[in-house]
Amino acid sequence: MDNKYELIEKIGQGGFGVVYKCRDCLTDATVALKRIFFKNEDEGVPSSVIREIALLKELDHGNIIRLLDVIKNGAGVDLIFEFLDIDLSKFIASYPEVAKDQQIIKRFLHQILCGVAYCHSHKILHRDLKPKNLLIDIDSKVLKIADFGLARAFGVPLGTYTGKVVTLAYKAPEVLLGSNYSTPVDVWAVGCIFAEMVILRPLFCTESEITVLMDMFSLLGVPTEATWPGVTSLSRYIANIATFPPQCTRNLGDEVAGLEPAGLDLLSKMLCLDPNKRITASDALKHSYFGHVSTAGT
Ligand code: INR
Repeated sequence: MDNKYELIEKIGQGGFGVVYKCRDCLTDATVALKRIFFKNEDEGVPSSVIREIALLKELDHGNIIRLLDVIKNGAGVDLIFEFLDIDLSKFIASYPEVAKDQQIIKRFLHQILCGVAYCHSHKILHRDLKPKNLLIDIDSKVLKIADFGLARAFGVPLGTYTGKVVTLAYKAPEVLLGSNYSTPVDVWAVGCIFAEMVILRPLFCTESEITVLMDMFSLLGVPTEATWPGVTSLSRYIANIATFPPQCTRNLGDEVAGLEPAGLDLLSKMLCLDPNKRITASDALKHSYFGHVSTAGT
């Protein structure tokens, strides 16, 4: 076998497949190989997936993990990506003092938003942004988003396939209430990640869709037709809200104590319940919170 890539070790298991650290035998570079299998072995890789992957190969931004190569592999496909040392969830756990540094938080958030704004400008959604999908080069503090666009290529993983539970902590309220997905779902997730960098734990509890919604509404208020036109017509509104009207008992500023006022203002605009009023990634980049951000290395 003249393999182009030599497996070094397994580094992750996502909703779509297994990720390995590999060596590119030609260049000696370290890469990440994501091996994806399709359930219907007879039909091989669906052509829609191949088309989608071809689009992802065109994404070229310093804050998006580059898809370097695509190799058909029997009933599946191997995606070859750039390799980075660590993901944000491990980074927060391993270096809590660094992760909590206000300048680092600002630089990471700026880089996440740059990558998200770039993809949104290319009409590509992420749909599953979370700390595990954000990769960091520890020395340079460069951050790159992984898994972009894969949700559209492969469908949103339901978790049953790998036996893993879906992460609800970063799901936007409109998703939980049965609305259509659009770019604001990614901004919501970035807001949750921003808060998590400040408090070093997820902002919203994740037991069930109901408890996540209750958690959101106790912090941000219960949405009404006045604050979110159309909310009562969403397909899962009745089941999820009408029967459990929670009180607004918490305050976002208390929750992220220590965050500078401009940061709290930006966070509250990212965590706007109504997706139509939520700040966009490109507008978030113009916010005064980033007045003094250092973009060195990005
Ligand atoms: C690391 C991962 C380092 N690098 C986990 C990881 C622990 C430590 O998943 C990873 C990746 C990388 C990775 O360096 N490049 C990619 C993951 C993914 C794509 S994906 C590319 O799509 O999120 O699984």
